[in-house]
Amino acid sequence: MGAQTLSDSGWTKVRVDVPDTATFDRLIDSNLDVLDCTPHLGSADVAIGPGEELELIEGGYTYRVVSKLEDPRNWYKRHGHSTSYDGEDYRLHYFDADQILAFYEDLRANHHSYVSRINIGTSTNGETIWAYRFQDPRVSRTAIPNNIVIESLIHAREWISGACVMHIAKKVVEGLENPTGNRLLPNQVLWIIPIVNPDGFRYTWTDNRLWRKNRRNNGSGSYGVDLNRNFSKAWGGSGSSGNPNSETYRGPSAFSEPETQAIRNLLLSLQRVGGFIDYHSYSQLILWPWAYTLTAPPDAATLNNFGIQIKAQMDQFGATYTQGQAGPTLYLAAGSSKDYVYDGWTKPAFTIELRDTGQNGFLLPESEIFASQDEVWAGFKVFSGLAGR
Ligand code: 0X9
Ligand code: ZN
Repeated sequence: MGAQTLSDSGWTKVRVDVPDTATFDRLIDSNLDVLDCTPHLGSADVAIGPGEELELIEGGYTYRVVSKLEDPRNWYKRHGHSTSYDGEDYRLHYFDADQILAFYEDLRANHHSYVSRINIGTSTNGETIWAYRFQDPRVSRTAIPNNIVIESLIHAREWISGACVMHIAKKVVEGLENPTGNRLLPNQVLWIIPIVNPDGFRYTWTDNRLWRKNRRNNGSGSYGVDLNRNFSKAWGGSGSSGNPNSETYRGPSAFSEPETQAIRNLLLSLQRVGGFIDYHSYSQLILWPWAYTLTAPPDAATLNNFGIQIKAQMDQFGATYTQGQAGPTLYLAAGSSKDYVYDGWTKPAFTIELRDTGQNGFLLPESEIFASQDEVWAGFKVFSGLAGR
């Protein structure tokens, strides 16, 4: 690929060859915006903005142009967005941070015997991080509840995760209202953290649609820690970067970020944790620990069985998911949330990568929200049934 062939003004998606682990490590350590969820050996898609091709050339990468990419800056201004709030619209449109919080506040206002919320921390830029708690009030208050914890929007640009977790909340509330509906198991409590990364998520609406990390000021004009590399299990290991400009920058130390501290503190406050799911996009994967190593976890057989059952449910809506251990199935990623939960509580902990498999990537069209929500709910029902005992 010649140096001057990419437009100086536009954005381009290029596919970079990743023939060996040295190239992979170099790529994720670089300043390049890796778009691909599977940049292990083979190839990785990278977003190249105006003037950024030089880094590819200087890095000695071989690559080819895949397609033009829409300028990720000021994306929402071009696409238009109604900031009014209609609770039903969450199946048709992506909600911004205020709309997502309004949606959960509506659930809480209308169902205060089932739904409550607590403040679990304050983001880098000072925004409250909320955790919503769902429990059937008819269930005994004296027994120790079995807590299922799920989170969305730890990665800012993965909008479909927030949309799908809203649907879980909605369906769980419907089930609690209706004795013949889909119920949580007796003595099960569901915790939802709707926006783990509020600063990054807001930034995707205002400044850069493809932002991934939080908004920590790293100095020297660099921003952001990858929160899914900032947890303590195997912090600093493979698949995380010490370069503050990298998309997978792990931060200065484990739990250096208020957003990961908030998740940790919530988990530590619970007497019992029965299961955990962190929703991401994209690649259509159902992943279990470990992510930091290729070595299988102690109860790989059980996790594999859970994965198979979740996949069977999720595959009913037109998309096909792949399940497996994260490290071998995707790539190594040290310091992730699910490894931390699995290490600490030895209960089923999953990362679920939602639609699609790369046609639209993080820019999943709104027309796919509905089916994504249906498949997430189907998968979650079987997970909570298995994990909740
Ligand atoms: O890299 C991540 O944090 C996750 N993928 S994403 O494209 N949504 O950023 C995956 C984390 C799960 N585990 C492994 N990567 N092995
Ligand atoms: Zn992600």
